[in-house]
Amino acid sequence: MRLSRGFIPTIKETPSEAQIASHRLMLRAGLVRQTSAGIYAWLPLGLRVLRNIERIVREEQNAAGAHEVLMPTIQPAELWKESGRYDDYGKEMLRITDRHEREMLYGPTNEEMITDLFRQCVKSYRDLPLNLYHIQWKFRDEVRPRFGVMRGREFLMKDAYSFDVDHAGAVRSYRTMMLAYMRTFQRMGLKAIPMVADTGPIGGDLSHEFIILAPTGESQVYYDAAFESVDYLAGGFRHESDEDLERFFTDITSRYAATEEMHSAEKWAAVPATSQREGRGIEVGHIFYFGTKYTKAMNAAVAGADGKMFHPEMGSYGIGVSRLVGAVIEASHDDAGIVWPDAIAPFKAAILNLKNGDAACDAICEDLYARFGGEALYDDRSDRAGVKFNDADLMGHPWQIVVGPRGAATGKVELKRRATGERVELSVDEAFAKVAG
Ligand code: 5CA
Repeated sequence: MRLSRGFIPTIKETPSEAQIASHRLMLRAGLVRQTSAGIYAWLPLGLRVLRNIERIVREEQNAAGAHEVLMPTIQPAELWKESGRYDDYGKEMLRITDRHEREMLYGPTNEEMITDLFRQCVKSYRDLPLNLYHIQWKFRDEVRPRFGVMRGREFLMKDAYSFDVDHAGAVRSYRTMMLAYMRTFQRMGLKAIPMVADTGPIGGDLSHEFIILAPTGESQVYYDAAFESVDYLAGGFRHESDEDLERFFTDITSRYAATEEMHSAEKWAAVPATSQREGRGIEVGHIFYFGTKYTKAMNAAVAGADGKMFHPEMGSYGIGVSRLVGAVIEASHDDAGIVWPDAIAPFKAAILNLKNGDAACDAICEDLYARFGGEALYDDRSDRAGVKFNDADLMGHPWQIVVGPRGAATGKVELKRRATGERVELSVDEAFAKVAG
């Protein structure tokens, strides 16, 4: 994208409505604009990040054997009456009446709809296990939407739903998703800690929240530092191996991690003092096992090996895709702006032309811009260098390639790493190779 022709409406002043860094920075760097309380329009820079997060989530869900579908945002109330949650959900549910006076709602989650789809399509135990997911907008009429996209009313969620023959199968599906989650968050450059959680309105008796640490997090959390050093991408744990899944789950559940509500002073005291970590946490994912709660209530049954009908065991698995954009910024920013992890950055690099119109500067910038093929943001505006430096820092591109007349004359550019501030002078080819890496 050429910045002179792009749509990245940055703001100089600090927006007064934003209480936390991520909200401020998302508005200032032109990622989103609020359209009404807790509802946001995603602008090009923000949308690119959202899409990158979605892509990583999708790749890891597919690798874990889940199948992608896309369910509608609008659901019939009938399904929720069948499960018994229509009244329970209360005011958080946005209820709509269509022209035929039919009761509809904007989905806050999809357990009912997926169970309905399942009972229409699946008839035999041979089709199990089955895990279906989608990445779709949800609506929850939160009393106090706040912190920008972190607690919105309309938000993007990845929600997966597993169906299994029996309890052992459901536990396997749960662990498979848990491993997929640890891989997903690690790929985004986040250290997410799984913590035993309350199941709330989703129901069930086994649940984990995935929490990342940030000073503005909504809950107080306690965990063993040993969690921070595990590498889930190195290949030590494979989805296909029962032994790996067992070892993975034992590993995770043997270490202490709890939110305030589930905290036990006694168990905490058993964690070596040098390994005790506590702070504020943001929930970026939440998984649930709830057995036959919905399949029974909605009479979703399949034929077993013995020909008898039975209700499959279910779990549901959520990731806050739009919340993650804010959560990553909370975990990774400084006074100058956002510091994107490479994997989800909107652009790999910004190319800063410090002297538009200088033949050598223009030629190098155009050449680099073409080579990046859409993966670089080219600051070709006629503004002062200081403005370009500030905006690049604010937008948080992992690399800045600074092209000034003095270096350009000898074919050199300056490469700056946003996270460390480190700068080196390199040839155009070397700089490209380093960034494209
Ligand atoms: N059906 C289950 C799992 S699929 C479910 O709805 N779980 S949830 O309520 O915990 O939501 C899943 C994730 O969505 C949360 O972990 C959180 O990251 C995100 N989320 C929940 N509410 C909001 C909200 N108001 N704004 C932004 N993200 C949210």
